[in-house]
Amino acid sequence: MKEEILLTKVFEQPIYVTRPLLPNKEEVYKKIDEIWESKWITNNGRQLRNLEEKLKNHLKINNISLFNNGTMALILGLKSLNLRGEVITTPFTFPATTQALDWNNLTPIFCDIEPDTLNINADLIEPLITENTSAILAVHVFGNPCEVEKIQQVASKYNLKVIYDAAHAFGTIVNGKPIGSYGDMSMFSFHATKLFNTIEGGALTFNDNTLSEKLELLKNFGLKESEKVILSGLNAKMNEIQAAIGLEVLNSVEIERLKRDKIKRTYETHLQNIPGIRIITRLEKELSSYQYFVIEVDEVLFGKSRDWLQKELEKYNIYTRKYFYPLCSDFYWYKNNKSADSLSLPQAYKSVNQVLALPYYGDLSIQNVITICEIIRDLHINLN
Ligand code: T4K
Repeated sequence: MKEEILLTKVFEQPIYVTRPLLPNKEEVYKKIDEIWESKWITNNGRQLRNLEEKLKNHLKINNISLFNNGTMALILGLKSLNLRGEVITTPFTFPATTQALDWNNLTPIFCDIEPDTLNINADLIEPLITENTSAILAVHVFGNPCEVEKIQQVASKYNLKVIYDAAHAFGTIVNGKPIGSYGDMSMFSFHATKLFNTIEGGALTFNDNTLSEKLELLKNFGLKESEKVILSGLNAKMNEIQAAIGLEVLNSVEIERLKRDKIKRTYETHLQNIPGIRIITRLEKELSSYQYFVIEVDEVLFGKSRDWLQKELEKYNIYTRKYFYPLCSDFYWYKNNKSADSLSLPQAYKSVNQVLALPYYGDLSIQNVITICEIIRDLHINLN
């Protein structure tokens, strides 16, 4: 009986965890006309150079290099820093983070996360440092900034490089400073599902000016001029269509951020006081990337597990995601890596079974957000 009442709220169309921010089609066509006219469609073209300049201003950083996706950016960014041995990182991330280490023959040393933001626990990094450690690779999970000052302190003490996977952190400001200015290097993802997208794409921001040339070489087969190959590179260039899309998306990104702020506040209001539901992405003081809206489901307090809630929501045509599941430390190829032992990662093992990313994108109507919250509340009430 109770179930019938609830199911009257089923959405006619699927509500996905996110939807891409699509630029104005007419404006994109104008840019495509320019590209056709020029017959220059990739390899450091005009659109790409234009996007680089615009992004430098937007992100308030001095150096940026654009790539065909975030993963290639991270792989080549790590390569450019000449790292060796071990890199301390988090198990709670998308597979790309540790796979970028694998492709550089670097060993991830997994450090547990802290319960509030689910970012690497900066207080637990120092005991993991050995003579083989060359860097810290931290992730600003869901756009919540890591403890950047603490991480820098420990890195400076042991002369380690700091690389941030800032895939989710487009435009985040920490302590009044742009997130891309922290550490030695930050990687941003411009995938379709990100706040700012170029369909597929990515970028590195960095402080050392001398890295610019090296990154250009690494993403273009190590080719200097047309006949000298001076290092072993890859092909990881962003093409002109991607860059043109990016230029147009950039025009609407701040409006998208405002819409997402309103949605975030609506979720916060309407999820209040549901036992066992905690909001992870609550950025109060800092300017947020508004990348995901993620909750944690405490099975004891809520009455059912995160997995149960996810399946129930599907009955209402609501498609949430378990970002991130599984933990990277659980990949079979790390089974002999001592730091991947579940006993040394208690918080990560707890959180990985509780997180749930709810639908979150500017076009999601406020009424739909309220309905999603009501369904979650009703599902909880119906358990009692
Ligand atoms: N580091 C971190 C911390 C990351 O999260 C990521 C990527 C990376 C590194 C690597 O950056 P990239 O190399 O990707 O630039 C998605 C994205 O593909 C991935 O970029 C992202 N993180 C990850 C968290 O999410 P999936 O497998 O969950 O995506 P998918 O295809 O299931 O899409 C999710 C939902 O989005 C769909 O249910 C519907 C909607 N959607 C998706 C696409 C592609 C659309 O409405 N339209 C679309 O075109 O990985």
